[in-house]
Amino acid sequence: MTDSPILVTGGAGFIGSNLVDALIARGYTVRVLDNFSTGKRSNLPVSDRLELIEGDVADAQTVHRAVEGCAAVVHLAAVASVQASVEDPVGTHQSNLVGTLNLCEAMRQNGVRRVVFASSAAIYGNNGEGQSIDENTPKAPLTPYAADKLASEHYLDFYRSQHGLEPVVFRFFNIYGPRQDPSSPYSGVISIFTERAQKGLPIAVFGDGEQTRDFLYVGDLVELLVQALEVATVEEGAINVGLNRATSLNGLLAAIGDVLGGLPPVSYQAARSGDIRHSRANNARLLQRFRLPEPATDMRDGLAKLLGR
Ligand code: NAD
Ligand code: UD2
Repeated sequence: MTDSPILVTGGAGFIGSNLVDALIARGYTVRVLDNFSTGKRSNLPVSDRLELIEGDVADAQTVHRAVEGCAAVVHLAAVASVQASVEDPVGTHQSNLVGTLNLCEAMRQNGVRRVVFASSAAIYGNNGEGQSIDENTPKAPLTPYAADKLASEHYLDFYRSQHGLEPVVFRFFNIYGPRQDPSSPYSGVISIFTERAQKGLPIAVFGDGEQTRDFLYVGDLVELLVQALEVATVEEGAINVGLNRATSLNGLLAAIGDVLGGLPPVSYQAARSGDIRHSRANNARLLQRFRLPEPATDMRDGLAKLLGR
């Protein structure tokens, strides 16, 4: 534990705000840097141990100011929508790559070493589909979002070897939980299905519903993020973050129906073009280096927490 703040970039977003709550509860002082592009002030707790900087990670001076005096950083700020990156590659790049580079440089200049970075399973593209995907699976970044995440990993590795940064690079698979924004058709499927189920609105499944994903509850992810801040030493190499568990959309719908006591009408429509059929993380490296909560939150419990049941 340290009196110096932990900087959480993107701290007003879905994952960030869940992390901020956990850090404050554990006695940390937290500094959030967020431009509120998708994050919300109302996601943040009221606390005298929370400092807020409204600003953009693409602005080097702002990032320098945010890093100054910090003990460590969790870098979550990014345009998290892959579709947004497809529509605006240049704008997205400012947040998703330039932001990371600004952070690396500000950390070097301020002598801050530990940084936990939110990379993504998107860097694998369709590779490893149908198997449990390990970190050595060939990379195939198919979108500007994935290209920026992979490039960010490379920059972090450069600053590690050249300037002694201690990056913990986590490749998140599918995260779900409270405060995930369901408002876009490309939002996380659990946020869309649970919101519609609660409102009694019809649910559209793209494909036959037998596609599978490796869903991790945000509370479990936050435990890992905190450990990554606290571990004494950091080993080289990115780490998949998932449970190595496959849940089909049909299984997911059954679990939502179970928690809510019923479901609105469900229709099956054409599969999304480019959709991956099965995505599951080989998490052996994660389990070697970190402790997942034991037991990890199962889908029914995670949904019950999300749905307030
Ligand atoms: P989110 O959109 O809720 O959070 C992103 C936060 O970053 C928001 O508060 C937003 O306002 C802020 N932000 C965006 N651009 C910024 C900028 N230029 N300067 C300052 N702040 C900026 O999304 P999330 O799901 O919480 O994602 C957090 C991180 O995890 C992102 O880096 C995302 O790419 C990554 N990730 C998420 C998932 C998932 O399943 N949710 C999967 C893989 C990776
Ligand atoms: C995730 C990312 C995506 C991209 C991809 C790379 C999220 C939210 N999406 O997509 O941006 O990085 O990984 O592999 O992180 N679905 C429905 N109905 C809906 C919404 C979705 O059936 O209303 C299906 C969708 O077609 C897919 C599954 O649900 O088969 C999961 O969709 P998702 O967008 O939550 O996640 P994913 O893994 O496809």
